[in-house]
Amino acid sequence: MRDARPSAIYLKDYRPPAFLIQRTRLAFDLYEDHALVAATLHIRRNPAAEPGEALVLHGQELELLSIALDGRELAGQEYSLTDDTLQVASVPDQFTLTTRTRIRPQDNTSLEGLYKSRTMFCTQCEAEGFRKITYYLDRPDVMAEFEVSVEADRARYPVLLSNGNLVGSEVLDNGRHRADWHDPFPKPAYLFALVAGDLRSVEDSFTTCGGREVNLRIFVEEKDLDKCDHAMLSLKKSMRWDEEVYGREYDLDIFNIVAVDDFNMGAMENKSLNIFNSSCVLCSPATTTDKGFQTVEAIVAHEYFHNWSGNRVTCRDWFQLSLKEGFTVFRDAEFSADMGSRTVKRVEDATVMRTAQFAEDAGPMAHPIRPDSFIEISNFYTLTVYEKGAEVVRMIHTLLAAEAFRKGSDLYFERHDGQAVTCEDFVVAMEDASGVDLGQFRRWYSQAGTPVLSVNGEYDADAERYRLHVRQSCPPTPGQADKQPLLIPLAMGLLGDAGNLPLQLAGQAPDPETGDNTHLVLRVTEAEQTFVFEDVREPPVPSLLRGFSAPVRLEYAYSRGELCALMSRDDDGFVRWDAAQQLALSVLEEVEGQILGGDAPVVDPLFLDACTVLLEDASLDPAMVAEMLRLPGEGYMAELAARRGGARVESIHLAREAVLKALAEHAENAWLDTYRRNVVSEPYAPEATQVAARSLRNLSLEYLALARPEHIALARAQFASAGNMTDQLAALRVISQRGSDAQRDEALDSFYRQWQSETLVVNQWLQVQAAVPGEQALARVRGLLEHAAFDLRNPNKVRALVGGFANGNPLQFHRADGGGYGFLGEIIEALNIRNPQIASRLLTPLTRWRNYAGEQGVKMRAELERLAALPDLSPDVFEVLSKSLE
Ligand code: 0A1
Ligand code: ZN
Repeated sequence: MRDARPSAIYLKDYRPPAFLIQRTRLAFDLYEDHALVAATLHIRRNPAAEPGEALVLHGQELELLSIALDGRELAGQEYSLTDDTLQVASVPDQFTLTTRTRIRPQDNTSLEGLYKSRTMFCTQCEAEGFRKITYYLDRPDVMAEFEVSVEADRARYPVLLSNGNLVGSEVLDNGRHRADWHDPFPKPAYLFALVAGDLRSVEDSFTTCGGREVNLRIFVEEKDLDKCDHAMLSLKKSMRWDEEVYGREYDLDIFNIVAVDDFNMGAMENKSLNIFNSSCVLCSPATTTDKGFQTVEAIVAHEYFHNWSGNRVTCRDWFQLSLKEGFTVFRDAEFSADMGSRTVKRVEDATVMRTAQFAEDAGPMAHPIRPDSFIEISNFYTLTVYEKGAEVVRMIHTLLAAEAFRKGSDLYFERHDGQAVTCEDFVVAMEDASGVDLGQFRRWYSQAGTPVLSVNGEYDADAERYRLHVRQSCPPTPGQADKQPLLIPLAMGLLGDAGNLPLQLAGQAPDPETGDNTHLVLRVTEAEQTFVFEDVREPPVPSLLRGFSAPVRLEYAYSRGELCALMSRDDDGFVRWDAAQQLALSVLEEVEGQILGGDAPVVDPLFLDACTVLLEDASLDPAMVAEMLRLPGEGYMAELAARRGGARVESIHLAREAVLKALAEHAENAWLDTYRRNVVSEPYAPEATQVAARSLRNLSLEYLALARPEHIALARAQFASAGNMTDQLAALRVISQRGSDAQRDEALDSFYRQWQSETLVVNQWLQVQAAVPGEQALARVRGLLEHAAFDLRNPNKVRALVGGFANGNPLQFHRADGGGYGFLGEIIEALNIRNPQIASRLLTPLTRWRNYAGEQGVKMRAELERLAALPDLSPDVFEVLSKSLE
């Protein structure tokens, strides 16, 4: 590791800023090999801070050309520069600081600050990118009104955008032009944005509930103009939904979205100028899958919702990131649930939590949703902060119920409008509005790790009484050995022979508020607790954690028969799905045991029959049937195996393949029938009924290809005739996973020829190839690094090919010779300085080294050690490596 180790910063060390900036005036001059930035900052001492502190501005990779205080040029000894700061020792209580700096957006490969994506200039300032643009107090609790002028060549960059309203523009005589923007809402620097490019726009308008006519525009390259309709529709739906569900109205006359190809994340909520990764905004039936359409709708909504939860009320410091992200993810998840199938959305989100967030919580980077410390904040844009953060807000919603939650949200926005606040402020607003005490609940913000709920039931037939014993615990996480009990809302019911039973908790009157007496939310607060139900006429099967009411691991020793009962008859869709998953997992584990013991795999007919019954029941929602019959993935199986002592990649793979094949053969006729029945004959629309049919039909195709090689013909026919990307890509996957080498190569070649001019489709093509099984996989992926379609500078391509291999091809990534780990390490090394955020994210699969039994774990660790010994590690990569090797 390098000598000057980057050091951690701590939440407990938070101090208010010594200075505040009231007004920020920026003038950009954009040229082909550099940009000039003139900044005029109206600064005053913060009365809330300690007096007498020096002015220390953040700044990185800037060339300071001049600096003046109240119009007077400062001499060299009046200020000092380091790699990250500009300090002015002596300043009055109120003053104007003017700097001129030169930056080089063309050479900025980190994609933070001002950079070039293809032919356009664009910015990404969250979290700390603004300091690469000019010297500034780059922290979210410093909020200023921005005036921005942008000057550039008029022919190359006809469109010049920034936040707020366009207040002026001028054509200059040297072939250049200028646009002047003013954002009346004070904002932190991380919400600043600028775009300059040769862009076209799709335009629409929205009339807010208060009668404001808002001009909506999506800016894209000309070739993508036909791919904006879905995002525009999603934006209008989001605007209406936020008015109806949260009472939040949009507050400016303009709302702009810009699509850029080179972007580290999904999108960014800059005030009135959202910048999107083009993969999260562009859509067309021919080039985008159903999943893609849903992602676009959700991300457009997410960024729009930030206008209130994030922009109008922002974060005091970056430890509070979940304040805006957890709340906004909760809001977008509810929006998606309202727009499509609520149960399917819940199942999808619970899957992400259980497969990926629980893994993060069990790994070396585990942190609470409000971390106590970090080295590099970019490493904390995590599933924990976002998704678990949203689950924590959802639990508050469950504990308060919808009406009181809405009052709490109204109070939060009203009380803190225009402020930079904390997670604590959010919880207090919820308490004040509802009268509910969230004292113990607050531990969810400070405690890392996934709690385990171990439950068992006891039925007393004579007394007609059922006891539910609940124990909670939470495994230690780095830096947090001891855990305190949490308040966990446990939604449940009891399933009897003829359906869900009425619930009567001992000593409690029935809940008059809900007409439904078969559903309850138990408040688990103790390490051990027993809930007693009276008048239970028959031995029930408990239906637990309904709707995934808390982000916990539930342990209950269900028999396979009980799981079948829940799976087919419980009232709760999530529990039905979860029972199917648990049944599948128990069968998969059994088969893995047989394989490890050298026996031929035998798949329990109970499981095969239960699945077939589901498939044959035409009354069920095809989307849910598809979710229930999709076996848990190998990554998730590995995580669970690691908890039992160590994952074996090969036996997990063989077991899963054996169970898939058994189910494919057992239900071959039903699969064929399902495949034929679920044809969509209407013109393509990304709406729930069609999406459901395609999802089940394409799952059927996967099973059919396994049942019998001849069924590959169905996939080939579908590939050739598909009228939309969902069906075409599903067929391509099946052929490339299950077809012969010749069939696979032919389909991949033809797909590339058809789509080579569509970058986003080509990325899918890269990802499909990264997952192709067999010894040749690594060589194929290495070969693709040299393909014209690949570019190491583009994060989407790196994620598709390199991420696609490390996460989507477990058997080959974990090949015995360690070649998969070495390959990933090489790419991380190449990106370490060029794009630290992407390099750091790519490390994730290797950080799981402790999960793998034997040589694999040893080799993964060795690769981490090799990387850790490199000189000049970026703070991003350094932090993940050092924590993984502790
Ligand atoms: N706030 C954005 C996510 C985001 C975060 C960091 C970025 O660059 C490092 C970019 C985007 C969101 O939640 O959508
Ligand atoms: Zn967000």
